Amino acid sequence: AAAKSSQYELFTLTTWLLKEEMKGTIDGELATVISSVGLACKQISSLVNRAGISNLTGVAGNQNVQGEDQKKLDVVSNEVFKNCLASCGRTGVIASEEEDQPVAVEETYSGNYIVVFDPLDGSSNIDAGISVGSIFGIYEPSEECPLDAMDDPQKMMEQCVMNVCQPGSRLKCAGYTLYSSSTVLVLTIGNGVYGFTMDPLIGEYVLTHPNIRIPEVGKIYSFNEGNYALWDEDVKAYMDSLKEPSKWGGKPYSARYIGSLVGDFHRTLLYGGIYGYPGDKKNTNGKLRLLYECAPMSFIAEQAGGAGSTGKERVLDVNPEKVHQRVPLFIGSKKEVEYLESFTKKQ
Ligand code: AHM
Ligand code: MG
Repeated sequence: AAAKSSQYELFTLTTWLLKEEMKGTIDGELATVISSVGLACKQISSLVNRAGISNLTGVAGNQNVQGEDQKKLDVVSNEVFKNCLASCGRTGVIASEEEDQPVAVEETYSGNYIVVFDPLDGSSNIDAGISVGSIFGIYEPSEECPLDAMDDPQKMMEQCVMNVCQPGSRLKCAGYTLYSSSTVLVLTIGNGVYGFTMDPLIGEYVLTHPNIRIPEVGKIYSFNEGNYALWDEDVKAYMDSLKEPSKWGGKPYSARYIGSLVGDFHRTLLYGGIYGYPGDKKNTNGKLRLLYECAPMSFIAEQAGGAGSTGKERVLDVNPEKVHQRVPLFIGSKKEVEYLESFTKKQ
Protein backbone atom coordinates (compact mmCIF):
# COMPACT_ATOMS: atom_id res chain seq x y z
CA ALA A 1 0.00 0.00 0.00
CA ALA A 2 1.16 3.53 -0.69
CA ALA A 3 2.83 5.11 2.30
CA LYS A 4 0.78 7.87 3.90
CA SER A 5 2.24 11.35 3.97
CA SER A 6 3.13 12.58 7.40
CA GLN A 7 4.72 15.54 9.09
CA TYR A 8 8.03 13.76 8.63
CA GLU A 9 7.72 13.62 4.85
CA LEU A 10 10.60 15.40 3.11
CA PHE A 11 10.74 16.29 -0.54
CA THR A 12 14.46 16.30 -1.26
CA LEU A 13 16.53 16.65 -4.42
CA THR A 14 16.86 12.85 -4.44
CA THR A 15 13.07 12.38 -4.28
CA TRP A 16 12.58 14.96 -7.00
CA LEU A 17 15.14 13.32 -9.30
CA LEU A 18 13.49 9.94 -8.77
CA LYS A 19 10.06 11.36 -9.63
CA GLU A 20 11.40 13.03 -12.78
CA GLU A 21 13.03 9.76 -13.77
CA MET A 22 9.75 7.93 -13.27
CA LYS A 23 7.98 10.54 -15.43
CA GLY A 24 10.62 10.02 -18.11
CA THR A 25 11.83 13.64 -18.14
CA ILE A 26 15.38 12.49 -17.45
CA ASP A 27 17.18 9.17 -17.55
CA GLY A 28 18.98 7.54 -14.65
CA GLU A 29 22.35 8.61 -16.01
CA LEU A 30 21.48 12.30 -15.99
CA ALA A 31 19.96 11.95 -12.52
CA THR A 32 23.26 10.49 -11.34
CA VAL A 33 25.24 13.37 -12.85
CA ILE A 34 22.95 15.92 -11.18
CA SER A 35 23.29 14.12 -7.84
CA SER A 36 27.04 14.23 -8.11
CA VAL A 37 26.93 17.98 -8.81
CA GLY A 38 24.77 18.30 -5.69
CA LEU A 39 27.37 16.41 -3.71
CA ALA A 40 30.20 18.61 -5.01
CA CYS A 41 28.23 21.71 -4.00
CA LYS A 42 27.65 20.33 -0.49
CA GLN A 43 31.37 19.94 -0.07
CA ILE A 44 32.08 23.41 -1.48
CA SER A 45 29.42 24.92 0.78
CA SER A 46 31.18 23.48 3.80
CA LEU A 47 34.60 24.64 2.54
CA VAL A 48 33.28 28.17 1.93
CA ASN A 49 31.72 28.22 5.39
CA ARG A 50 34.96 27.30 7.07
CA ALA A 51 37.37 29.12 4.75
CA GLY A 52 38.47 31.67 7.35
CA ILE A 53 39.15 28.99 9.93
CA SER A 54 40.91 26.42 7.78
CA ASN A 55 43.36 28.78 6.06
CA LEU A 56 41.51 28.64 2.75
CA THR A 57 41.21 32.38 2.14
CA GLY A 58 43.59 34.30 -0.12
CA VAL A 59 45.27 33.53 -3.41
CA ALA A 60 46.75 30.21 -4.52
CA GLY A 61 49.72 31.90 -6.22
CA ASN A 62 48.88 31.00 -9.81
CA GLN A 63 46.72 32.28 -12.64
CA ASN A 64 44.14 30.43 -14.71
CA VAL A 65 44.32 30.35 -18.52
CA GLN A 66 42.36 33.61 -18.66
CA GLY A 67 45.03 35.43 -16.69
CA GLU A 68 43.00 35.68 -13.46
CA ASP A 69 44.58 35.08 -10.05
CA GLN A 70 43.24 31.85 -8.67
CA LYS A 71 42.09 31.86 -5.07
CA LYS A 72 42.91 28.84 -2.93
CA LEU A 73 39.22 28.02 -2.88
CA ASP A 74 38.96 28.26 -6.70
CA VAL A 75 41.55 25.51 -6.99
CA VAL A 76 40.06 23.31 -4.27
CA SER A 77 36.49 23.72 -5.57
CA ASN A 78 37.62 22.76 -9.05
CA GLU A 79 39.16 19.55 -7.67
CA VAL A 80 36.00 18.77 -5.72
CA PHE A 81 33.84 19.19 -8.85
CA LYS A 82 36.16 17.10 -11.00
CA ASN A 83 36.34 14.28 -8.46
CA CYS A 84 32.60 14.11 -7.94
CA LEU A 85 31.89 14.14 -11.68
CA ALA A 86 34.54 11.58 -12.51
CA SER A 87 33.54 9.13 -9.81
CA CYS A 88 29.83 9.20 -10.71
CA GLY A 89 30.75 7.20 -13.81
CA ARG A 90 28.33 9.01 -16.14
CA THR A 91 30.44 11.91 -17.36
CA GLY A 92 32.58 11.83 -20.50
CA VAL A 93 34.04 15.32 -20.73
CA ILE A 94 34.24 18.22 -18.34
CA ALA A 95 35.13 21.86 -18.97
CA SER A 96 35.80 24.28 -16.16
CA GLU A 97 36.57 27.98 -15.83
CA GLU A 98 39.68 26.91 -13.95
CA GLU A 99 41.00 24.43 -16.56
CA ASP A 100 42.89 25.46 -19.72
CA GLN A 101 41.19 22.83 -21.85
CA PRO A 102 38.26 20.43 -21.51
CA VAL A 103 39.25 17.16 -19.87
CA ALA A 104 38.13 13.67 -20.83
CA VAL A 105 37.16 11.55 -17.86
CA GLU A 106 39.33 8.48 -17.46
CA GLU A 107 37.92 5.65 -19.51
CA THR A 108 37.21 3.26 -16.66
CA TYR A 109 34.74 5.69 -15.12
CA SER A 110 33.62 7.30 -18.29
CA GLY A 111 30.00 7.94 -19.29
CA ASN A 112 28.30 10.09 -21.89
CA TYR A 113 27.36 13.41 -20.40
CA ILE A 114 29.32 16.62 -20.95
CA VAL A 115 29.48 18.93 -17.95
CA VAL A 116 30.60 22.58 -18.02
CA PHE A 117 31.06 24.48 -14.79
CA ASP A 118 32.42 27.43 -12.90
CA PRO A 119 33.23 25.75 -9.59
CA LEU A 120 33.37 28.95 -7.53
CA ASP A 121 32.04 32.09 -9.12
CA GLY A 122 32.58 35.49 -7.51
CA SER A 123 35.51 34.20 -5.51
CA SER A 124 36.89 37.72 -5.01
CA ASN A 125 34.11 38.03 -2.40
CA ILE A 126 35.14 35.10 -0.24
CA ASP A 127 37.60 36.76 2.08
CA ALA A 128 34.88 39.21 3.13
CA GLY A 129 32.35 36.46 3.75
CA ILE A 130 30.08 37.62 0.91
CA SER A 131 27.93 35.28 -1.21
CA VAL A 132 29.57 33.16 -3.87
CA GLY A 133 28.24 30.31 -6.00
CA SER A 134 28.83 27.43 -8.41
CA ILE A 135 27.32 27.32 -11.91
CA PHE A 136 26.92 24.26 -14.14
CA GLY A 137 25.47 23.05 -17.42
CA ILE A 138 25.00 19.51 -18.74
CA TYR A 139 24.93 18.46 -22.41
CA GLU A 140 24.53 15.19 -24.23
CA PRO A 141 27.47 14.30 -26.46
CA SER A 142 27.41 16.26 -29.70
CA GLU A 143 25.80 14.23 -32.49
CA GLU A 144 28.43 15.34 -34.98
CA CYS A 145 31.29 14.31 -32.78
CA PRO A 146 31.94 10.96 -31.15
CA LEU A 147 34.48 10.55 -28.36
CA ASP A 148 36.55 7.72 -29.71
CA ALA A 149 40.15 8.88 -30.10
CA MET A 150 41.32 7.86 -26.65
CA ASP A 151 44.80 6.86 -27.85
CA ASP A 152 45.58 10.09 -29.76
CA PRO A 153 45.83 12.95 -27.24
CA GLN A 154 45.68 15.74 -29.84
CA LYS A 155 42.62 14.29 -31.57
CA MET A 156 41.02 13.52 -28.24
CA MET A 157 41.42 17.16 -27.23
CA GLU A 158 39.76 18.34 -30.46
CA GLN A 159 36.86 15.97 -29.88
CA CYS A 160 36.48 17.22 -26.32
CA VAL A 161 36.40 20.85 -27.46
CA MET A 162 33.77 20.07 -30.12
CA ASN A 163 31.61 18.29 -27.59
CA VAL A 164 31.84 21.15 -25.14
CA CYS A 165 31.26 23.97 -27.65
CA GLN A 166 27.52 23.42 -28.10
CA PRO A 167 24.95 26.23 -28.10
CA GLY A 168 23.01 26.73 -24.88
CA SER A 169 19.80 25.74 -26.68
CA ARG A 170 21.05 22.14 -26.44
CA LEU A 171 21.51 22.16 -22.65
CA LYS A 172 19.79 19.24 -20.97
CA CYS A 173 20.19 20.70 -17.52
CA ALA A 174 21.55 23.90 -16.00
CA GLY A 175 21.83 25.09 -12.46
CA TYR A 176 23.67 26.96 -9.79
CA THR A 177 24.26 26.74 -6.07
CA LEU A 178 24.33 29.91 -4.00
CA TYR A 179 26.44 29.85 -0.85
CA SER A 180 24.91 32.61 1.22
CA SER A 181 22.80 32.99 4.38
CA SER A 182 21.59 29.59 3.22
CA THR A 183 22.86 27.24 0.55
CA VAL A 184 20.35 27.04 -2.31
CA LEU A 185 20.57 24.83 -5.39
CA VAL A 186 18.45 26.02 -8.32
CA LEU A 187 18.12 23.98 -11.49
CA THR A 188 16.16 23.27 -14.62
CA ILE A 189 15.88 20.18 -16.78
CA GLY A 190 13.71 22.03 -19.27
CA ASN A 191 10.38 21.82 -17.46
CA GLY A 192 10.48 24.83 -15.17
CA VAL A 193 12.86 25.94 -12.45
CA TYR A 194 13.18 24.31 -9.05
CA GLY A 195 14.99 25.52 -5.95
CA PHE A 196 16.27 23.34 -3.10
CA THR A 197 17.56 24.71 0.18
CA MET A 198 20.16 22.74 2.04
CA ASP A 199 19.10 21.71 5.52
CA PRO A 200 22.46 21.66 7.33
CA LEU A 201 21.06 19.49 10.12
CA ILE A 202 20.36 16.56 7.86
CA GLY A 203 22.71 17.46 4.99
CA GLU A 204 19.97 17.25 2.36
CA TYR A 205 18.62 19.61 -0.27
CA VAL A 206 14.94 20.17 0.48
CA LEU A 207 12.55 21.39 -2.23
CA THR A 208 11.60 24.90 -1.12
CA HIS A 209 10.94 26.71 -4.41
CA PRO A 210 8.81 24.59 -6.76
CA ASN A 211 8.32 26.14 -10.19
CA ILE A 212 10.01 29.54 -9.81
CA ARG A 213 8.59 32.24 -12.10
CA ILE A 214 10.49 35.47 -12.60
CA PRO A 215 8.27 38.60 -12.40
CA GLU A 216 7.63 40.06 -15.88
CA VAL A 217 9.00 43.44 -14.81
CA GLY A 218 11.11 44.50 -11.86
CA LYS A 219 12.39 47.58 -10.10
CA ILE A 220 16.00 46.54 -9.56
CA TYR A 221 18.92 46.90 -11.91
CA SER A 222 22.26 45.24 -11.26
CA PHE A 223 25.24 46.54 -13.28
CA ASN A 224 28.79 47.48 -12.34
CA GLU A 225 28.30 51.17 -13.03
CA GLY A 226 31.95 51.89 -12.28
CA ASN A 227 32.46 50.91 -15.93
CA TYR A 228 29.92 53.47 -17.23
CA ALA A 229 32.49 55.64 -19.01
CA LEU A 230 33.70 52.59 -20.96
CA TRP A 231 30.25 51.43 -22.12
CA ASP A 232 28.84 51.90 -25.62
CA GLU A 233 26.55 54.89 -26.12
CA ASP A 234 23.42 52.71 -26.40
CA VAL A 235 24.02 51.07 -23.02
CA LYS A 236 24.75 54.46 -21.46
CA ALA A 237 21.50 55.84 -22.88
CA TYR A 238 19.62 52.83 -21.50
CA MET A 239 21.14 53.29 -18.05
CA ASP A 240 20.33 57.02 -18.09
CA SER A 241 16.72 56.25 -18.94
CA LEU A 242 16.39 53.90 -15.95
CA LYS A 243 17.17 56.86 -13.75
CA GLU A 244 14.38 58.95 -15.23
CA PRO A 245 11.47 58.25 -12.85
CA SER A 246 8.95 60.10 -15.03
CA LYS A 247 9.11 57.31 -17.59
CA TRP A 248 7.90 54.87 -14.94
CA GLY A 249 5.37 57.14 -13.32
CA GLY A 250 7.28 57.94 -10.17
CA LYS A 251 9.56 55.76 -8.11
CA PRO A 252 12.98 55.15 -9.59
CA TYR A 253 14.70 51.78 -9.84
CA SER A 254 16.88 50.49 -7.02
CA ALA A 255 20.52 49.65 -7.73
CA ARG A 256 21.86 46.38 -6.29
CA TYR A 257 25.23 44.89 -7.22
CA ILE A 258 27.07 42.26 -5.21
CA GLY A 259 29.67 41.41 -7.84
CA SER A 260 28.75 37.76 -7.53
CA LEU A 261 26.78 36.61 -10.56
CA VAL A 262 25.05 33.79 -8.69
CA GLY A 263 23.87 36.10 -5.90
CA ASP A 264 22.88 38.91 -8.25
CA PHE A 265 21.09 36.48 -10.57
CA HIS A 266 19.29 34.66 -7.75
CA ARG A 267 17.87 37.93 -6.47
CA THR A 268 16.85 38.92 -10.00
CA LEU A 269 15.11 35.55 -10.47
CA LEU A 270 13.08 35.88 -7.28
CA TYR A 271 12.39 39.63 -7.18
CA GLY A 272 12.52 40.53 -10.88
CA GLY A 273 14.60 43.19 -12.58
CA ILE A 274 17.68 42.98 -14.76
CA TYR A 275 21.32 41.98 -14.35
CA GLY A 276 23.81 43.22 -16.94
CA TYR A 277 27.46 42.85 -17.79
CA PRO A 278 27.87 44.82 -21.04
CA GLY A 279 30.82 44.81 -23.36
CA ASP A 280 32.94 47.92 -23.07
CA LYS A 281 35.79 49.76 -24.78
CA LYS A 282 38.41 47.58 -23.08
CA ASN A 283 36.56 44.25 -23.16
CA THR A 284 34.21 44.29 -26.12
CA ASN A 285 32.52 41.07 -25.00
CA GLY A 286 32.33 41.96 -21.33
CA LYS A 287 33.64 39.64 -18.67
CA LEU A 288 31.30 36.70 -18.32
CA ARG A 289 31.91 33.39 -20.03
CA LEU A 290 29.35 31.99 -22.47
CA LEU A 291 29.72 28.30 -21.71
CA TYR A 292 29.67 28.07 -17.96
CA GLU A 293 28.14 31.39 -16.91
CA CYS A 294 25.89 33.04 -19.52
CA ALA A 295 24.34 29.98 -21.21
CA PRO A 296 23.34 28.05 -18.04
CA MET A 297 21.92 31.20 -16.43
CA SER A 298 20.00 32.06 -19.61
CA PHE A 299 18.45 28.58 -19.76
CA ILE A 300 17.28 29.04 -16.18
CA ALA A 301 15.98 32.57 -16.88
CA GLU A 302 13.98 31.38 -19.90
CA GLN A 303 12.59 28.40 -18.04
CA ALA A 304 11.34 30.80 -15.37
CA GLY A 305 9.64 32.98 -17.99
CA GLY A 306 12.45 35.52 -18.28
CA ALA A 307 15.10 36.17 -20.91
CA GLY A 308 18.86 36.18 -21.46
CA SER A 309 20.35 38.34 -24.23
CA THR A 310 23.72 39.54 -25.46
CA GLY A 311 21.99 42.80 -26.39
CA LYS A 312 21.94 41.63 -30.01
CA GLU A 313 20.66 38.06 -29.78
CA ARG A 314 19.36 35.34 -27.51
CA VAL A 315 22.27 33.93 -25.49
CA LEU A 316 21.09 30.34 -26.05
CA ASP A 317 21.44 30.81 -29.82
CA VAL A 318 25.10 31.76 -29.70
CA ASN A 319 27.32 29.05 -31.19
CA PRO A 320 30.48 28.90 -29.07
CA GLU A 321 33.71 29.19 -31.01
CA LYS A 322 35.99 28.55 -28.09
CA VAL A 323 35.76 27.17 -24.60
CA HIS A 324 36.43 30.33 -22.62
CA GLN A 325 34.56 32.68 -24.95
CA ARG A 326 32.98 35.77 -23.38
CA VAL A 327 29.72 37.46 -24.35
CA PRO A 328 27.86 40.51 -23.01
CA LEU A 329 24.98 39.42 -20.77
CA PHE A 330 21.63 41.05 -20.01
CA ILE A 331 19.35 38.76 -18.08
CA GLY A 332 16.23 38.79 -15.98
CA SER A 333 12.60 39.86 -16.32
CA LYS A 334 11.36 39.50 -19.88
CA LYS A 335 10.07 43.04 -20.30
CA GLU A 336 13.21 44.53 -18.74
CA VAL A 337 15.45 42.64 -21.16
CA GLU A 338 13.24 43.65 -24.09
CA TYR A 339 13.49 47.28 -22.99
CA LEU A 340 17.29 47.02 -22.89
CA GLU A 341 17.24 45.48 -26.38
CA SER A 342 15.16 48.41 -27.66
CA PHE A 343 18.37 50.43 -27.17
CA THR A 344 21.05 47.91 -28.12
CA LYS A 345 19.32 46.50 -31.22
CA LYS A 346 18.67 49.94 -32.71
CA GLN A 347 21.30 50.50 -35.40
P1 AHM B 1 34.90 35.03 -11.58
O1 AHM B 1 34.30 33.87 -12.31
O2 AHM B 1 36.37 35.17 -11.87
O3 AHM B 1 34.58 35.02 -10.12
O4 AHM B 1 34.27 36.36 -12.23
C1 AHM B 1 32.92 36.44 -12.46
C2 AHM B 1 32.32 37.48 -11.55
C3 AHM B 1 30.82 37.40 -11.50
O5 AHM B 1 30.41 36.63 -10.42
C4 AHM B 1 30.41 38.81 -11.31
O6 AHM B 1 29.15 39.03 -11.83
C5 AHM B 1 31.47 39.56 -12.04
O7 AHM B 1 32.60 38.75 -12.07
C6 AHM B 1 31.83 40.84 -11.36
O8 AHM B 1 32.77 41.50 -12.11
P2 AHM B 1 33.21 43.01 -11.76
O9 AHM B 1 34.00 42.93 -10.51
O10 AHM B 1 33.97 43.46 -12.96
O11 AHM B 1 31.93 43.80 -11.57
MG1 MG C 1 33.03 32.88 -12.90
